[in-house]
Formats: sequence, structure tokens, C-alpha cells
Amino acid sequence: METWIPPDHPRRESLLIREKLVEGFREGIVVPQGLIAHGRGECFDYLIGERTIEPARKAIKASAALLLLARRPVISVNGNTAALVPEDLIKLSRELGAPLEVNLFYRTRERAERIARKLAMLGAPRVLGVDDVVEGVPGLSSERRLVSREGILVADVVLVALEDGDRTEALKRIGKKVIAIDLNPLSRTARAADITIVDNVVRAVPLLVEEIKILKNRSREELEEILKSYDNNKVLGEALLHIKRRLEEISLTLMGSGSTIAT
Ligand code: PTJ
Repeated sequence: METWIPPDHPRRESLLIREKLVEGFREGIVVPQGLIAHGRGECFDYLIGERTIEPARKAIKASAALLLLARRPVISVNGNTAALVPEDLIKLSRELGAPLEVNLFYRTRERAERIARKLAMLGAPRVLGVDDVVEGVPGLSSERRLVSREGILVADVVLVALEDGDRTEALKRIGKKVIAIDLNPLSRTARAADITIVDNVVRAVPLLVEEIKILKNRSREELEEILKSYDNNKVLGEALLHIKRRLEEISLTLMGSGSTIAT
């Protein structure tokens, strides 16, 4: 990727992530609205401190357990995740033997094909959601209602990221378990999902792959035990408290250091 960002720029990592999205936009993978959605995510990432916080680690462990217990897990891919973490999603798909499914809010056939082609070119074993879609999510009027007959329609667990609350709620209504990756702990998706990983997809997906490798050989009983002790509302509350404490600390440090204008 060509970039003008200086190697010593203090916000280089964050700027490089933006570049990936801009490149995805130029390739016709990301929609302009995806750039705006990312900005909202960046803001929450700034508030949590741009690192994977403890509540997210708990959610990642529970997600790994749920995905390993699932009979038919499916990984939903949109424009932003296809631009940001395509290789990691493919690793996740391989590790679980679960298909990737293109599912878009701003769906056009051309963009769905483009995303599927990109994933296939990078080595994805199975990509659904282009020619195989049916109207499979009752009560959902957005294009996200179009789901694969062999994927989300028959899945028991669906992993979503940068999602709209409507679909998460609709998937729950038809009996799916939903795992969401969302930097905003207040979003409807975050609150409706069974497990919410409050973290940036660029950190969360690789960590999820690692956790699945660790838990892969555990018994069903052990995995079920992990899920029994998991409480999503508690984890969301902990994420919010983390933000509150962090802001308090920063505020007190600022106020203690003083900054009067010399005259
Ligand atoms: O590719 P499409 O057509 O499916 O459209 C995708 C977008 C992202 C445009 C669509 O799903 C959308 O509008 O999403 P929302 O409703 O804006 O929700 C995005 C959520 O993801 C917000 O809560 C953001 O805080 C969060 N978010 C943004 N960037 C990241 C993120 N969460 C994790 N990692 C990020 N990098």
C-alpha cells in the first residue's frame, strides 16, 4: 500500500487503518457510509485507549467457546471488515471450518461479487452470500435480510462486526446466537448480541483466532462452563466503567498539572 504517512508519526497505526478503508473505498468494497461508521468507531477506540481491554478479553474467550460448540457457525462479512481484516477472517474461517458470508447493508450485486472475489483470491475456502441468497430474516426490511440458504439461514451462531442493531435483533428473533464486534458498548447491536466484543476488529479478530486455537482441544463440558459464567450485560457495564475511570484519571491529571496563561 502506497502511503505518505511518516514512519515516526505518533498516530501511524490509526492512520494506516484509515488508508486501508480508503483503498477499500477506491476498490468499490467499502461504501462512503463505511468511512463515517469507522469514524464513530475511532472515537470509541480513543475513549477505551486503543487497546484490548479486559472485558473484551472475556468476551473473546466466550465467543471462542460458543463458536467451537456451534453446529453451523457463520462469519458475516461487510465492506469494512473485508477491507480491514480479510486475512484474519479467512484464518478464522479455516480454524472453525465455518463459511464466510457476504452480507451488506448497502447491498449491490457488484459489490457483493467484488468482496467475494477478494476473499477467494486471498484463499478463503468457502464464501457464501452472492448467488445463493434468499429473503431469510423476517421483520428485517434492509438488504441484510438477504442471507445464504447454506449460511446464515441455517446457522445457529453468527459472528457480525460493524453491524446495525436491526439485524442483530432480527437474527435473535429467529433463534440465532449472535456474537458482535463493536467498539460502541452503547449501540443497539452491542446490547442485543449474546456476546459483544468491545474492541477494534483489527485487534479482536486475530485474538479470537488465537483463543480458538487454545480452546480447540477442550471438552464440550469445559466450553459450556466458560459460557455459563459469561454475562454480556456485566461485560458491557465493565467496558463503560473502564471508559468512565479512564476519563476521570485523565481529567484529574490535567487539572492537577495546571496550565495558566503567563502574562
Ligand atoms: O458494507 P455495508 O454495506 O454492510 O455497510 C457497513 C456499514 C459499516 C456502513 C454499516 O454496517 C453501518 O452503517 O454500520 P453502523 O450502524 O454505523 O455501525 C457501525 C458500528 O461499528 C458502530 O457502533 C461503530 O462504533 C462500530 N465500529 C466502527 N469501526 C469499528 C467498529 N467496531 C469495531 N471495529 C472497528 N474498526
